[in-house]
Amino acid sequence: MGSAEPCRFRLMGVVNVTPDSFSDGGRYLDREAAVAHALQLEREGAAILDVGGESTRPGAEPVSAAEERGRVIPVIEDLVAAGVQAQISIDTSKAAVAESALSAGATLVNDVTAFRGDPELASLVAASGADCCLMHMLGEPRTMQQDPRYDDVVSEVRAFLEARIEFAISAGVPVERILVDPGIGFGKTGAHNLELLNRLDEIVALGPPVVVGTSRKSFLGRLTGRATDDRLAGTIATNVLALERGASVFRVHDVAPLHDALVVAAATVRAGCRSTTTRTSSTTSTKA
Ligand code: HH2
Repeated sequence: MGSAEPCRFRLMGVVNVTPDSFSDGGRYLDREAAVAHALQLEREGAAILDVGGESTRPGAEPVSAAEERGRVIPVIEDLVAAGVQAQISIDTSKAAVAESALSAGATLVNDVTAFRGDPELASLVAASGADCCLMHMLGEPRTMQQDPRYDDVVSEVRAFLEARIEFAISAGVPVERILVDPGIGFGKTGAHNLELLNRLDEIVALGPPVVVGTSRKSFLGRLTGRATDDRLAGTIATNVLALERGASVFRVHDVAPLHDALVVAAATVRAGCRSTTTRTSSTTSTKA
């Protein structure tokens, strides 16, 4: 790893305001519970709070923009009123939802369709000056896990993300505002997920900061035999490896343990590349 600051990372805490998310559906559907949870994640070290009102798990029921807005906007308003320092991210593919969220105080749009879902979203993000996360997904949530196939999953995900970066730039989003995500679990088998994580440096080489989301996902359950709520060790293992391979943002449900794991992993990586880095304590900061 030869870049100037190879070990800076940010934790993105998951705030699902949904009845049906795969690991915490229904737990934070209530506005107050969602806000309290988000504030707790910030105290634990989340630099980004990713607020979502529609599950993307395989087979999830689509939600209308009005319903999605009704779930997430009050939570974002309360977080702003509470004075959160963390960046607020809106996990949506709908321009109508993103527009309200940006007005309420979100400054990052996390779109699992990478601007393929809603033709209005890219120009909205460009005009707002917000950041965006462009994620790879093969197919769409309802059917994406039905026999996904690639010749070379890493090359194909990389080429897709490269094309989506170009699209976002052509829509007016500055490259500095773009993050990319290989979309772990989105139209991928367990083997595809593992290969993407193992060769993550090839995605990092694209340039923009790389986001990874392995938290509690089913491939960890298949490897360990653990239920959704019991996949923390697998989540830590994959995120530590992703950090070592150059990922910058870690989307997780369990912020406190991931914070400690990544602080230690980042310090270890930095110790191994001191000839190319300035050794200041700020390189392990979880805040941007
Ligand atoms: N994973 C999920 C949702 N959004 N966004 C990005 N950028 N990367 C991811 O890996 C990612 C994501 C799925 O996790 P979760 O939000 O916990 O579940 P659900 O979609 O069922 O709400």
